[in-house]
Amino acid sequence: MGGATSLPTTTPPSAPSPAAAASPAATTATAATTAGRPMTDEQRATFERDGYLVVPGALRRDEVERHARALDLVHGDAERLDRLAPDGSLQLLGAVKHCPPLADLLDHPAVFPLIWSVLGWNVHVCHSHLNVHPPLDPDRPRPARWRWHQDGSRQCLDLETDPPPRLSVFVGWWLSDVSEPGRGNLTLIPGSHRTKWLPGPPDPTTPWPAPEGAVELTARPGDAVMFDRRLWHTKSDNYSDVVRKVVFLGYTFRWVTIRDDVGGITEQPWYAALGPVARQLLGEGATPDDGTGDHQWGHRPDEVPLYTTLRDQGLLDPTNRLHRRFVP
Ligand SMILES: O=C(O)CCC(=O)C(=O)O
Repeated sequence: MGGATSLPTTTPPSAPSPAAAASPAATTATAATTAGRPMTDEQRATFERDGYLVVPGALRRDEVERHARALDLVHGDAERLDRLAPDGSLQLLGAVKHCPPLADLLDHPAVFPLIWSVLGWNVHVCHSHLNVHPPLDPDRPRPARWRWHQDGSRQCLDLETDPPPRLSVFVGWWLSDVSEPGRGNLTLIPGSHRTKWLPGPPDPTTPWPAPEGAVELTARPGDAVMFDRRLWHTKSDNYSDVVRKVVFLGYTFRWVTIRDDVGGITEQPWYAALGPVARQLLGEGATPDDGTGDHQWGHRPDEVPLYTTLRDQGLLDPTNRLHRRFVP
């Protein structure tokens, strides 16, 4: 996701795919207005130590099936439109725009409290993608390619501190079974989020040993993994007989611009059914009518749905600086 090494990306369609457009409107996000308990001390300690946190069983089985079906439809549409990668895989940026049922994941109560516990209320989704990776032929292994990266694209170059600041947090929602390695598991180095640079090959195509400490994360369908953008990670190849399906949503402060194409999203028929927090997360308010960036800079908390929701539910934590109002 926007790392130092670019990942293969299928050109996104300019409009929602026919299957996505025909999908039922997301409803859970509308109803579940950010209920939930803040991150526990134990979860925070694990996240700070390892740079990631697994949420087992974040999705019920029916949710997994519904989202997996939605990905199948989008993959099928892309296949018909000849938009798959040569290996039959699909990585589509702007996951919700192109697959509206995924809007349910934006403020899903099983994970979203972890996001506002770590990043506060002035957040939106800056980058997201859905991935469908059919099995590769083990008899024809892909040429080696170094794909290790931190997320954030230019942020990785532009920020001068060591370690760099967190800035964003990503959530991978597993819709297929990666409970064994070799199934296209997310591969990561626990605790590497405070490491600014990972030595690698002179060129991404030069074969190179996996970095020390690298682990293939195992997860069951419905598990979610939240990770710090600075965590060194890579996708891995899927040589199993299971189609790999996963959705990644990246959250950051609203003063960081949204990378993905969210153009025209507010006119899509399903959009009006979303709750205010989900709409905030999709960038609503990103073009303030007064011509300033004040809204995105968090200068008007009382107009920010997540702030008012947390306030009204008594969930603003006065000891968490990210929950405070900015007073100049
Ligand atoms: O697909 C994966 O397992 C990793 C995706 C990735 O590298 C990213 O989201 O930055």
